[in-house]
Amino acid sequence: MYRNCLHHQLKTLAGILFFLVCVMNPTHANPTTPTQTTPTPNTHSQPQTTHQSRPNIVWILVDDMSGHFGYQGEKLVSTPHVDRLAKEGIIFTQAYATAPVCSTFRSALITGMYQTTIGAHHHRSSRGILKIQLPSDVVPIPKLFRDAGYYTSNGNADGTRPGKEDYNFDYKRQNLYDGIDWSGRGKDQPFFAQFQLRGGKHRNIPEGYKQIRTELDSPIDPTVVNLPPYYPDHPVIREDWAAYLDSVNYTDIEVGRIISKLKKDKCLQNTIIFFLTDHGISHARGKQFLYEEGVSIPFVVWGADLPQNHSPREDLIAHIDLAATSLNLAGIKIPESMQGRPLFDPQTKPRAYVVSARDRCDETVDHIRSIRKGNFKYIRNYLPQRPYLQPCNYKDKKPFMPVLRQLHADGKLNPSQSLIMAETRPSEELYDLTTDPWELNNLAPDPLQTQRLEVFRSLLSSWERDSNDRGQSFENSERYDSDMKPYLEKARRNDSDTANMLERNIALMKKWQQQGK
Ligand SMILES: [Ca+2]
Repeated sequence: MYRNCLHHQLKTLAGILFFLVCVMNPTHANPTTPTQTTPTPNTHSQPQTTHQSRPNIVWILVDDMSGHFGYQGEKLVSTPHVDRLAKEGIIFTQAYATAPVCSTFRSALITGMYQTTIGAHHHRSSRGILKIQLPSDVVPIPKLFRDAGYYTSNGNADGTRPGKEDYNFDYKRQNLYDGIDWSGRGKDQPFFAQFQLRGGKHRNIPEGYKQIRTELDSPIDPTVVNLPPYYPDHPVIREDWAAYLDSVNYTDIEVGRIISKLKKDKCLQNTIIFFLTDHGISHARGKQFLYEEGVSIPFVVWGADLPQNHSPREDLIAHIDLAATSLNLAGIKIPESMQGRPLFDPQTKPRAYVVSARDRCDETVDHIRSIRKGNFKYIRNYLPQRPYLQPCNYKDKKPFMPVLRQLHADGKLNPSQSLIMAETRPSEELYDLTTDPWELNNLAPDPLQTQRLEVFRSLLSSWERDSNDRGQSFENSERYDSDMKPYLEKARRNDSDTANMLERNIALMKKWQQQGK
């Protein structure tokens, strides 16, 4: 058990020193008082040895994966490393992504701000000539860690290459990260290290998927997987789902390697590990959408010296809370404007609700907001006259998409499976997650829900106003064209079919907007 190893290692001199520092300075023993523990900034090349007791912070961030780890009840996978972090650490059972797609999620993650507040809400924006500048009071948190004397890194799963960033604002990697892992840190310098794991994306690349299958003891049998009721039982859908579960198993192997590396480098005992995914599985109702499959994420915190140890925690949290929590545990002052909240600070008011937002994904324009409050989920579709599955080059290339479209055209989908194929959407959706965890029965038209709907409408309006939701109007055409240009140019260089599809989709988006659709 890691915990046993930790207890043993705490008997080392480093552990004794840490204990002494805590006794002499109680603010270090309680990392939930950041205003009193703010360290004097130093340069990252000259760490102050007096800070050696500050914990290392490690984020293990997995792409495109919903809650299918063993600790969450998925019986077909074997995920001993993640399950062990969950068993020994703190599980957050109600963790939500503020955005259901990579770059918007990651822009929010790294700033502790809603992507909609900082103008980073359109997926892969700021990629063309027109850049997005962060508001002056918003600083990416690797910079805050670095300014506080931490060594900062961002690497891939095995720490051999820079890790995915994908931020929708203007920045320079060298201003945020010192390396790809902690090996370049100074003596006794604490580190803030991120590992970006490919997760559910493994199944999208045939060669990569073939490789990971060779490392798995027993790849998942497609005939035994349990599909959500809103997906049809079809061999292609089953095979894709089995490959997804294989990627869950492979992710666990990678997590094990990261923990081993921490242990080998004798860092584990003073490290707090956060394990989470960046949004749900890339599937019809998952990634890009605000159903549970898209926005509910695994979220586990592990560390020998966490300020509290009761688990599971069932309060609602947003993924932007990771930024504030990490700063807080490191004793670094949280910027006043940060919207993320420190999860272990007794002063933190639990969130009464969490909001998620979907806006443009690549070329596909959309505008959806959701609120989870209590056991209910409210979804507002601001473009109800459009289909859910608008043309989208990224999504339409997934193996499940032609199957879904064909089965729908043939009239072979049942009502639950047909929901996501609708040509138009209701303006509002409301689900009781207690009785309807798959979000199949929209209660919004039910007269008995009128009062509840009014509460949700009011909450959403207040949130949009108070958080200055920048998605309330269409993106201007200059910015849209600026972001489409490099995207189109890349497609034209590599794949004319993709380029043609993109051009058609872009033209359709412009036409629909002109039509007020
Ligand atoms: Ca992702």
